[in-house]
Amino acid sequence: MARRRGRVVRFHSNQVTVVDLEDGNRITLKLRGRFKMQGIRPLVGDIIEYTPDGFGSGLVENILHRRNQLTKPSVANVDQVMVVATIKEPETPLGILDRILVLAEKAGIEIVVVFNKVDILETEEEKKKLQEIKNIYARIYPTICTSAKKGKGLKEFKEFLKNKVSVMAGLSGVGKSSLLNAVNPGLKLRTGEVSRTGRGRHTTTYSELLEFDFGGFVADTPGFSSLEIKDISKEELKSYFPEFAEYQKCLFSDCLHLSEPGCAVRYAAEQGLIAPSRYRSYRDILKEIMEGGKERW
Ligand SMILES: Nc1nc2c(ncn2[C@@H]2O[C@H](COP(=O)(O)OP(=O)(O)OP(=O)(O)O)[C@@H](O)[C@H]2O)c(=O)[nH]1
Ligand SMILES: [Mg+2]
Ligand SMILES: [Zn+2]
Repeated sequence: MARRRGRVVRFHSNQVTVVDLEDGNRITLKLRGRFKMQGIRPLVGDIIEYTPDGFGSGLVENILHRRNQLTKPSVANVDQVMVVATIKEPETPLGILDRILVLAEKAGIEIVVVFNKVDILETEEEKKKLQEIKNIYARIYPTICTSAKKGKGLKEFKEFLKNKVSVMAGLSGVGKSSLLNAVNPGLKLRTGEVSRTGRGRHTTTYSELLEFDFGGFVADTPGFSSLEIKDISKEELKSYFPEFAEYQKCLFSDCLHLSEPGCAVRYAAEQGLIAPSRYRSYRDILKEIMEGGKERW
């Protein structure tokens, strides 16, 4: 039978479930022995070629080239990461948000920043805080404000997800699953367990791509659940803070933007042209890299 192409949405006990690229049907396939012999495993998100056996199953023949690849969770060919953050319950520290963004930049994946739970901001002070933080990120990334509970911003959120492969990221309890349920109730994802620290959960390691009824796929297994900064050199870190680029007119071309004389980035941060919190995150992560990449969070 003629070969067909499908996207892997699940890989479990040597069973590969794909969604056919043409007809959208789901089919569960087996791997040819040679994949095992060569130590090759398909990843969720992979585009594969398969031959149907005519009885509702078939064989994976070939795994096509991966455009990119995330680890933890292992997902290939990701179009974007939806980084969900909250002002409170739980508060997402900006240092943590920036670490997630650095890891997404390193993976070379598009980013959308989503501030969820805006319905619980009551005081003027809290609302102002959201605005200030939102302004920092809106200059760098597409940024939206949502309430999964009150239905705010969901149309925009859905537009981003449509016909793309997305990975959710963000601390436990920020509302990743709730947002997905809100735009696609049929997903019926489990929600509601807010851990006290906002960390330490995310126990699911095996990932699956969920299909939206409006088109597109998502991995709800939180991306970047380990915030360890690995394999990033001190020289490359600055390129993962895209807003630094326009100010990088430092005296030394290899400036690390610490205390070097004539550092234009430090100056821009002092002037508020670069958000001081972003500059602080940069310095924190750089310090960690220079001290040997110890995990701090
Ligand atoms: N007030 C309010 N509560 C929300 C909102 N979104 C989610 N929640 C609540 O926050 C809690 C955690 O939501 P989840 O969707 O489970 O959070 P999660 O990010 O998927 O968490 P993990 O799966 O642990 O990573 C639940 O009790 C939700 O009902 C929101 O927009 N407003
Ligand atoms: Mg969840
Ligand atoms: Zn500099």
